[in-house]
Amino acid sequence: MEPEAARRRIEEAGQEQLLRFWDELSAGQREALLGELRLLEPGELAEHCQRAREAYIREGSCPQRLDDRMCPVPAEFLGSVRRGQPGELRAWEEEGLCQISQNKVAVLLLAGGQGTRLGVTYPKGMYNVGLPSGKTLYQIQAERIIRLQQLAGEKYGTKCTVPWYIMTSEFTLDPTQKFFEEHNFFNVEPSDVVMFEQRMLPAVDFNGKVILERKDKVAMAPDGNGGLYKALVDNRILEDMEARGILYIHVYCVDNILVKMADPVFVGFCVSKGADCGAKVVEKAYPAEPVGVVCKVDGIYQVVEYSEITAETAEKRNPDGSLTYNAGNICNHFFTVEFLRRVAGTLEPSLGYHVAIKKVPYVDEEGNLVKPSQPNGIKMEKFVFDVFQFAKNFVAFEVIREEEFSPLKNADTAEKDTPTTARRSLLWQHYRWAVRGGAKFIDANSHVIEEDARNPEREDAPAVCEISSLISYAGEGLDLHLKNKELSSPFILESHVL
Ligand code: UD2
Repeated sequence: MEPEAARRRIEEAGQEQLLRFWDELSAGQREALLGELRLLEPGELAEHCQRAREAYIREGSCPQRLDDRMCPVPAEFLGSVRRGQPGELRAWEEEGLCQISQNKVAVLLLAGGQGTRLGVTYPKGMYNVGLPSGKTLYQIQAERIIRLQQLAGEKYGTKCTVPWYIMTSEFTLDPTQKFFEEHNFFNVEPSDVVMFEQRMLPAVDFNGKVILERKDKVAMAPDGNGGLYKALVDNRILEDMEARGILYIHVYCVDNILVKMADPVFVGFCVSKGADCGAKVVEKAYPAEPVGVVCKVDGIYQVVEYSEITAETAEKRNPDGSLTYNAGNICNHFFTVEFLRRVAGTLEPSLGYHVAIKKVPYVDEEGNLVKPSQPNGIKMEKFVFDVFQFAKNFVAFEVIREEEFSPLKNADTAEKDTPTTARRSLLWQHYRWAVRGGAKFIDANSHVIEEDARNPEREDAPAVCEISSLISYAGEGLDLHLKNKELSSPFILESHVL
């Protein structure tokens, strides 16, 4: 678009404050400023600003609460690792491995978030939580994919691939790409790693005016993890999946150190139930835990975020003492490609926006950068799980927290969901696996360290043990390497030392 036409559009949208420093800008800076808004159709900019302002006023005066319209997931739609019969779990796992062995399963990582709570300037996947091996979240995930391909291939006699789709944003694409290149894609075949970018939306102040972050730059933020559906279309990702023959996708978020990528049990469960859409859940740890709750609202499946429910509802209990709204969302979703096609094609525009009130740095009238101490801006986001309403056959699957969920959200100054808690969860899990595999840990005096693997109160595992995901995906096959072995702590089992 010609600069003049683009300028007029901004003025027509009532956003002339964006042009406050226009006369000082070079031709290149002017182009960059206008370019940021290029993905918004004419009219969309004004609509976006108005929508943000209205949502802010609505939320401020009367936050939306869904309590009266909610009911829990009916038992028949909730599978469970805890309650499933061993034979049933094995059958689901075999089904999942079979689909993987036939190249029908891919994983899709949501990695476009800014990770503000953790307080690092680089993508969260590059974070090293201080494991003995020094591995980052990305490396751990890559190794799980490689091992799973091997497991499925060996079981069904095929050579198979689980493609890895990674949704990034303007903030995370370049550093993520560079990081993967520097680390040789952690030995995953580069053509099986597909990175793509989600859209950004302008942040708006409380008067409905787009915020300038620099004289020549609009304050932009990713459009939420539900931006996935537009991004799939923008980047022709569904075509890529179809060309590879993929039928099922496991979508997950970047920060869960225990994530079981393309988990064959979950995939097999969803496939055997004929589901088009599914969610993994864990029992909530405590009523106010900051996870969404999978439930029904007005009879339709939905995740109700922790901010959308009153404390009273969060604390509601069943006669047996368990929480009524217990199905904690862990941002692990199953979709068929056919379902994604339906959503991305026609249904996406009907997804609503969620409002986040944030501190957004801006330039003042004189052009000085201001870092506000109070929230001043509105960010609008779509959520990945808001598509559950479109499912023809939705299922939820409950897994065991200690084995599958330990998110990295905060810096170590917080109590929960920190690098320390993530590291501990993984080391505890590997210690349990090693003991189950027949190993004994000994201290410096050659005394056997007590096996109190079932003591959840204890913060650190009795011995430090880290097992490469290249050797074991979920604790399998370790007796081969560890049976009757006496190990001293710290113990690291890496594939190159076998
Ligand atoms: C997410 C879930 C919440 C709960 C919790 C468990 C959503 C909306 N909420 O909350 O219900 O399950 O996780 O850990 O899913 N992301 C993008 N683009 C964006 C914003 C986020 O890709 O524009 C990614 C982000 O990189 C991360 C994931 O989405 O991998 C979850 O984002 P978050 O950490 O901001 O979500 P949180 O913890 O509030």
